[in-house]
Amino acid sequence: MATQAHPFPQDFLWGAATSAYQIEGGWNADGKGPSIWDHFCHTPGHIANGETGDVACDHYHRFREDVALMRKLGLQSYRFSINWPRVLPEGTGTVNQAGLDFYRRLTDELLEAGITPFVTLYHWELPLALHRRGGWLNPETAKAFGELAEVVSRALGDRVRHYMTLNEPQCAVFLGYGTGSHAPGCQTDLVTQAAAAHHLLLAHGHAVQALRANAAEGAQVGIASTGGISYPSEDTPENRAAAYRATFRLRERALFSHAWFLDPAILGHYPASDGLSPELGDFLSQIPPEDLALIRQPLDFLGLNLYNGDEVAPDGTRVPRATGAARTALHWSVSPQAMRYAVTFLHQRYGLPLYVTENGQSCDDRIFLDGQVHDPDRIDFTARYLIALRQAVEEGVPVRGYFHWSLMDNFEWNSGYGERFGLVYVDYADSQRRIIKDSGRWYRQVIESNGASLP
Ligand code: GCO
Repeated sequence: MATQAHPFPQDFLWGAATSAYQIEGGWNADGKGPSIWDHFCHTPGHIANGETGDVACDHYHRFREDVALMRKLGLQSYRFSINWPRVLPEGTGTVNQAGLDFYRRLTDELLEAGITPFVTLYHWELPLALHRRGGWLNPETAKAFGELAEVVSRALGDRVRHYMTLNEPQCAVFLGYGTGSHAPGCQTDLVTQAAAAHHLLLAHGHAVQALRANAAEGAQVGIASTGGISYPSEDTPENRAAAYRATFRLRERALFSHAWFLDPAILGHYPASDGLSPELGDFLSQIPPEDLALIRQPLDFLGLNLYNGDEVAPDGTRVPRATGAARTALHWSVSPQAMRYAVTFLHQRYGLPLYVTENGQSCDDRIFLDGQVHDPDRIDFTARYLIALRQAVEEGVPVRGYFHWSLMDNFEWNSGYGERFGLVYVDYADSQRRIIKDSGRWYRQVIESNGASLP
């Protein structure tokens, strides 16, 4: 195995990520209440082929087998989320001990395997009972989320030392309350979306306070963010500056941006929204200062979910993608340099250490005649993005770790099970058996060599 002179930092953490609704199944097991995704999937017409997460990868019952797979992959850490209504079936109030016990057993299994648990409190699993009381359009939901954080950190605080409050609030708002293509399937105007975003940020504030009060001393708290990333055609100060401006400039889909959520959460104010819409400006002008004080809680790290980005020229204009440029099975562009500049620009603006909390691609994976799953596209994709990440690390950006999306094939939201992102193949049609893909074996070598095996 060729080794390079430049591995990642010695304490760099290598992992993989999943989310509750996408892998657990057990949608109504052992006292769990329904979530907006259970309801959304049970409503015909929302999900490809009428598929649901009722069973998903059956991780709720197979978690020990899956932790054993993580050990085989050599994972040092594992990012998963809490299914809110599995713990609080009505969203607040009565705790479902069986649900908490599942997460206790899962974290114990991980710790026994020497795998560090990273917990996402909200990966879009809003309890249906709270949605029926307004969901993220109701500020009271933010307080309920603080209650979830308290319950979870009391139960897991002696086991879990790394938490993310929200996963991609950008998607929760834009897809859940804008386009309606994600649960709860609402289509609302920009100001209503801004209200939902604001309540999610209040929820983040309540959750950080609860985590600080109940998690173990020294626990690390962050948020996982996504949004448009622009990267320069040339690595010159002028082109970098143009790409930085393009990355944080509010676009026509204003709320789907890192800045809309991270500026309040980390800098204590919303980004300048002049020119977006007078109504939005009015909305922002009415936000009380105490809201922003609650939202701006000290964080220990920033999580970045990064899949691709846009190339911009030194004058800031977007460079069209070359004809026939590489795309994933989901037809997402492949742009490794977006990784290098995403972590660079986010650190430049927010000053926090970072984890890449998601990165990966969907492939049209299948079981070959030899019984294996050969996925060279995923290996090439991941190698390119890790090489770009290493460039940023060598330039001094404090990236603490990398979580590949995803550990295993899973429910890809409104695309159902047709999009496979896993390092491990899930044979849904044949008793959910798991097959480690070539990329899983390749990733193990990357981990063992701390990145030195990369080209
Ligand atoms: C997201 C979510 C994941 C997705 C993954 C692939 O970023 O949308 O966090 O749940 O499955 O990103 O789309």
